[in-house]
Amino acid sequence: MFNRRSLLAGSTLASLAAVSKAALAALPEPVIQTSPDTQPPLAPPNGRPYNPVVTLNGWTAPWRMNAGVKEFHLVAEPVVREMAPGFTARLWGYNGQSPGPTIEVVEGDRVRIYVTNRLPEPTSMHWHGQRLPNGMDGVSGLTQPAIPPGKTWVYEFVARRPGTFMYHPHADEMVQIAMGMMGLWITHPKAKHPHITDVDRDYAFLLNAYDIEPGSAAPKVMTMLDFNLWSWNSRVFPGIAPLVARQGDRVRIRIGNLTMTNHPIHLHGHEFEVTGTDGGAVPRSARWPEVTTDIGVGQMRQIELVADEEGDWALHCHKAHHTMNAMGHNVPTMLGVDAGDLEAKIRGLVPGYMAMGHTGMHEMAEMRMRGPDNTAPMMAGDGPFGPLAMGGMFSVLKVRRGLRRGDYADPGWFQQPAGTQAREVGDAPPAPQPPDGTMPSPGAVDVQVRKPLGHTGH
Ligand SMILES: [Cu+2]
Repeated sequence: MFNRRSLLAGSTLASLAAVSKAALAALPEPVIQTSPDTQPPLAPPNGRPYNPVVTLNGWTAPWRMNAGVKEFHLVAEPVVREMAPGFTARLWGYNGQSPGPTIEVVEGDRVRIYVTNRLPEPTSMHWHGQRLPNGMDGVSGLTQPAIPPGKTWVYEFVARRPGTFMYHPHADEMVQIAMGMMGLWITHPKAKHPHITDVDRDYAFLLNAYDIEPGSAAPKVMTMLDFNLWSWNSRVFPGIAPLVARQGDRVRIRIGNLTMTNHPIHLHGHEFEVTGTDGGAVPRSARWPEVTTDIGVGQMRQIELVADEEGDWALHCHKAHHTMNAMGHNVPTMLGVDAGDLEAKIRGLVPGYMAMGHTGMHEMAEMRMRGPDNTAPMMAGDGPFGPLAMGGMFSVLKVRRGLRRGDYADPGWFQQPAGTQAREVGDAPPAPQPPDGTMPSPGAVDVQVRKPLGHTGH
């Protein structure tokens, strides 16, 4: 990380006019992030302590204390975001990345946020979900004039309610959100809260979507529904970091949706409860178990689970097209079509042509088709057993025994214990499972015939 005071020096002079005299002398230096990797949680260096969140492929904004006020500095600016290895996008964001840094405070904190506009058009900052004075709500035209290019404005309010929130512009949103301008805001409770449980690991990310032609880098901002990159924190699988947990950890995952459609987020191997929304904590009496929660447009969901099952558990959007990367949506369905020698004939006309999809699309995952330079692979990511055929909104909850508290490093792929894995059946019939539920030792085939029990048998 480095600061770019020197880069900003020219425009800072111009922008200071918009800030009060007191702030003029003391603008906090904006901290710029150059890495798309998940940064370690930021343990609070001052103020009240809390268990910090881990922002997936993101980071938390440092702050400074100024006479009891937590001061942050966000710089709205064009950024180059690596969305997956080998694929970068020209987005708009904050402090060097899209999304911007996560802002983490404690209930009751007085917070002052400087927002510098380095975009070619006016912007503003809306603090989604917060209780605050109307004039701090950041709706350009309604509660304030928009922040002109080159200017710095300041917002100040008390973080009154603990919970999971986000920030984004409320000026030319169609363009600015489509370009990636957003960030997370976490307010930790100041004391034990009847509906907020302490957790061992606390993850957070935003759902976003882009329409970037293969081979180009800038999103098409007029797209309303037909996006081709479905991302978490402006990353697509295999570029999305895993969520790592020690077996037995209580894990919270906070997810906000700033796309144009809903996303049913599904976790394998565990059930969870929705413990909070951007409206606050959900009372315990109002929770029920789920394995999928639908996150509507402009909504946030905070889910919690006990990660008690070892393994590599998929966490993904359940809309199949949202676990794929850039492709033409006008690919015809070729299932069952006998292409015969069509491919060879067309290849005579179009070198390199491949007929695809007459037995399904899996072959495309194995072919590693290269798009133009700077294209996210459509279905990509290798697992320990071959191609995953997944892109977009997909990651893995990696639950391992005996990890250290605070160890978020990728532990690699899960080693399946012998006899606990799906396997090919050869000519020998499958061994029946013993009634106690233990797996038969591999190779031990003991055929028994049992009549199926009817319902009366229970
Ligand atoms: Cu989705």
